[in-house]
Amino acid sequence: MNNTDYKALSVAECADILKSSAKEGKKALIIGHRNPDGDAAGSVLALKRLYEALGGSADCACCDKIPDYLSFLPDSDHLITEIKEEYGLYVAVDVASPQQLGELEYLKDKISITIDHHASYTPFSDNLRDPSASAAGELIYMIYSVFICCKLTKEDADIARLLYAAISADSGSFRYSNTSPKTHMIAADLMKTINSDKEGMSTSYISMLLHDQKSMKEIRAMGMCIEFLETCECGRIAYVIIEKAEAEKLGLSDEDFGSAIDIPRKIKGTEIAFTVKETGKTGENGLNIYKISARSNTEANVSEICAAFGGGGHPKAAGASVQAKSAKEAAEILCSEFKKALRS
Ligand SMILES: [Mn+2]
Repeated sequence: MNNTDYKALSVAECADILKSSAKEGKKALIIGHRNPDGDAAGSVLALKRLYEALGGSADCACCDKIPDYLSFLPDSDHLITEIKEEYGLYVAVDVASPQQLGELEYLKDKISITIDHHASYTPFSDNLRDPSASAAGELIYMIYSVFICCKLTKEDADIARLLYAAISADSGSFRYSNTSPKTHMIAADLMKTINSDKEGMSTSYISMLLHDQKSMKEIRAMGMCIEFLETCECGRIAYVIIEKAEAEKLGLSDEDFGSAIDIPRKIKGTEIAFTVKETGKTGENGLNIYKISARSNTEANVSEICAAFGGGGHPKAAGASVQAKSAKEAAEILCSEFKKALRS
């Protein structure tokens, strides 16, 4: 199929497909992107609950397991990593391209709906898409509202918690530029539902768990990043090289470096920040593969540059893989590319 053969769905059309599939007894598989973050995990778990509220049954999956810091999410233990059965409906959520499904990419032709908010989204199924949404959670909220309006489901504090966490995670606790008046209105509505349920977690507790607490290992990883900070372009670009051997010396694994990008990003005067992480893998050409994470503090668009390396994301937060002889060489290549995005 060509890209043009895929249909752009409205919220109502997407809600209709979910409703009739549930009614027909189709079991759904809802898939999020690899290395699930708060938005991917919160959105797929919320959609699973919604589908179940319609009378359907659903599983949700990501190729990687849910990170520890998200284990507080209601139903966080329901996320599966291996697919063992056939489903009647496949939905991808917060997935901008089939590659983002990681090891579940083989399912891409089965996916009949994608719900996504990435600017870099390229259609690979019919899709409900809104790049102005701060999180996929905003789109799931719109579907949730349709079902409440049609009296197909009631307000549910745990669905609200999952969606609030999804939106709070991707909007950096409502601080990033993707936060719109609509984001706040949705959050206000979810907050009302969440905080009226005195039994479960409050919104302030969710925010604290998402944004204010780190494990001891994550703090140690941040310490390592401070030690290896580098800048170029007179401090307008700041970066950190994360070497495998150095991380192993401190007993740190990949997931401990989730906040690494915040170290160069927080230095006053930084316009673009990035991290270069050694993967220990080599490409077909014998070069080492490095994982890149990039952030922009200004109007500089880092997703365009990451896309040139086969990656993608949002204008202000993107990632890619780069091949080079050494991490230092990878950082030099990136400095000269990101330099082009800076305003003179
Ligand atoms: Mn997202």
